[in-house]
Amino acid sequence: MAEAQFKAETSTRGEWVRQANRFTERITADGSSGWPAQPDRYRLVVSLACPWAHRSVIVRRLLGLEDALSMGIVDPIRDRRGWRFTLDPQGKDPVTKISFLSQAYLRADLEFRGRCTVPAILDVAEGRVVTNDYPQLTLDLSTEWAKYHRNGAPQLYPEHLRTEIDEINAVVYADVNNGVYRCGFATSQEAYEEAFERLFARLDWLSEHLADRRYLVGDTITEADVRLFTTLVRFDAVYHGHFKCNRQKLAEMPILWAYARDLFQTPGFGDTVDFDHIKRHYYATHDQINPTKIVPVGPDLSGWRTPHGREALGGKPFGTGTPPG
Ligand SMILES: N[C@@H](CCC(=O)N[C@@H](CS)C(=O)NCC(=O)O)C(=O)O
Repeated sequence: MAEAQFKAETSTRGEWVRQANRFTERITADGSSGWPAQPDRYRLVVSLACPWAHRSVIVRRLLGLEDALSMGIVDPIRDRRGWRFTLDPQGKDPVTKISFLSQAYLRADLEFRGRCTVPAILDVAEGRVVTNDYPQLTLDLSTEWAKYHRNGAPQLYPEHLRTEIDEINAVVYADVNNGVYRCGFATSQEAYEEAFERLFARLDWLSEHLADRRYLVGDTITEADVRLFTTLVRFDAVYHGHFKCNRQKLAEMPILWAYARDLFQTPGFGDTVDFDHIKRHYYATHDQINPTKIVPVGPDLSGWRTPHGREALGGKPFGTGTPPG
């Protein structure tokens, strides 16, 4: 992140205050927003390193939206020009033909000066960003794109559980998903310690909550599990060291570690995780925290595939549906 932008998102007390999502248009089933859900019209752009983007990668796969909504993957290392399509031939996204994600942001708003973030959904014909509103984006994949879901797709945001899912999501966002960033990007001891206390108090609360139930809400996977998973899976690889979230490792919190392994071993979760992108992105991109850009060799990741024992709690990950192929 550029220094000026980093300062713009830091309070006078040294707290990290995340920028608002600038592009909040919605793609809807009936097209009333001007952006109808349609196959081949849009492109989801993600970094496999990014926890906010990772949500959309998981949800798209669980729902079987791969044929309706294509996906571009950026280089995990951002340079001064931001996210780049350097993994693609000639350094261009093959569908939108852009080299930098910022091009699509500027096509939507020439005056935009904030961070050009992933995930973003682009309109392919116009080559512009439609939305970077990551919390709404995955909910819309569940609801507004229902016509294009695969047979057997799970209900990740069922109507009767929405209030409960929204409530859990709100505290998990504030204390955990964004909490790790508030630890890592704090620029005062006080702000760091406050974020650290909140993070681990919430992880303790989540451990208790998950002690006798397999999933966060109801007895199947939902959007709430997707959102917690993307932070937990990065915990030991990057947040524990790089963001100083080190009261314990995930692997030292038995209930959360078993819960995370259970999800990791569920089709659609672990098979979307790229630890190489995750580690290289965090350690080599945030130069204000890690100026040498040295990427640690550890941790040992072999534990992720070990038995978790959580089947004994009951629940069926996909309910009456089926896992993705
Ligand atoms: N859209 C949100 C969250 C998404 C987000 O922060 N994505 C990160 C990657 S994890 C990103 O794209 N950062 C680009 C940058 O900092 O320049 C925001 O604006 O803070």
